[in-house]
Amino acid sequence: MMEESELIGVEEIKVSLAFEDMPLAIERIKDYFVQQDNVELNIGVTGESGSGKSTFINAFRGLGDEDEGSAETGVVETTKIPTCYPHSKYPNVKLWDLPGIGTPNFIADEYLKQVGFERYDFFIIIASDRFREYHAHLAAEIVKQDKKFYFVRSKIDANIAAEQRKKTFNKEKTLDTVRKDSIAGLEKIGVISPNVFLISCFELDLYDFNKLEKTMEMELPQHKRHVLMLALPNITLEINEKKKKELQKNILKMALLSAGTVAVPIPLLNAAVSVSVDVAILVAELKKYYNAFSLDPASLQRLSERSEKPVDELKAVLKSPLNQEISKALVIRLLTGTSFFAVKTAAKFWLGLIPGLGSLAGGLLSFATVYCMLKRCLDELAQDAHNVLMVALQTAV
Ligand SMILES: Nc1nc2c(ncn2[C@@H]2O[C@H](COP(=O)(O)OP(=O)(O)OP(=O)(O)O)[C@@H](O)[C@H]2O)c(=O)[nH]1
Ligand SMILES: [Mg+2]
Repeated sequence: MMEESELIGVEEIKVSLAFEDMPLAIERIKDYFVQQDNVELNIGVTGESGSGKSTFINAFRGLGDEDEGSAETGVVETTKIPTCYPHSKYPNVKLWDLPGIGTPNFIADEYLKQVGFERYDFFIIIASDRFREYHAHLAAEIVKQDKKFYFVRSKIDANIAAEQRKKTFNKEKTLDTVRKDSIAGLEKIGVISPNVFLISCFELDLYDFNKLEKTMEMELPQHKRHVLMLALPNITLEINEKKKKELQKNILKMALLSAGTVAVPIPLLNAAVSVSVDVAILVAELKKYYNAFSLDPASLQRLSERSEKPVDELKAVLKSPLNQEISKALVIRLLTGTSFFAVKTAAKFWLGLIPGLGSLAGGLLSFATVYCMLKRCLDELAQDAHNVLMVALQTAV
């Protein structure tokens, strides 16, 4: 059975082939990928001094506070001008550490001008304490400038810890009280059904991070959504699944692109045929998978520290041969080992769906081979990443 996400893009290709020939359609796909790789996402992170802006930025980029390239955090006021922190794997995703708000001379519209508000796709306003008037002023001014904001209430772990000392402690009730205070504050300034996200930057995978991710994703334009999904730290099973779905959307186009030109012939195992494959683009795509799922050694090390599980225990569940250096030789090996039966089945299926595929320069089998290989690699890496998360969450795989 095909998953729904596998069929995304089929209509687009069919329409395109109804109006132009295959080489032109391939050119369009090429442009699409160039544009996708160049999409920028600028996130402005603001809030009062000490609220946890820099800590949030580090956690979002999958970094610890003491890692190389991380934003400086601490108890003294550290950030006075907007500082850009590009994501280490996706430098087009930029988190901006903005100056603290709520100082005695704080004026919302001047502040926004000062930080260059046009630059940001949206703002994250972080508060670690009660909702205050300057939060309201800033939120109202952001809306006035036609920008979006997400209100994050940070250091929730500290609220929980403090309340836990009481005999009447109830976790849900504590969270509810904090949430209601901020919502009431935002409603007072006229924000309709405001969203407030309760977060601990120390335990980003808990509380409302999934909800924040879902809301940002829903409200971003499609082309920005893709880069956000790839760059998000792979810290929850929900995010893992979404990354898989997002990467899946490119497989059809990738396979077309590879089969769109005559490239290196690769002989298939147990079949008397060779298929033409653009190995370089596959290497790049597989590296993208590997990074998006946070399977690289540095990410696994950080997950190990956060979850207090030895890194070897996490690595023990990795099964995909892609968990090593992704090279041309490895890709060729994977292509050669692709089941010819699966390739033939896929070729028949896709030709039935898009008859124009018969005119691909590299041939239909070439398309189907790349499709099957990418699909298998994506499934394997997503499963490995899922299993690693399960170990980190201490649940049996
Ligand atoms: N318990 C707890 N502490 C946090 C959290 N986030 C940040 N902190 C701590 O709060 C302090 C301030 O965090 P920063 O990230 O430096 O705050 P900031 O908003 O960047 O501060 P300035 O740069 O001075 O404006 C640090 O000691 C952090 O470790 C959190 O979610 N929970
Ligand atoms: Mg800071």
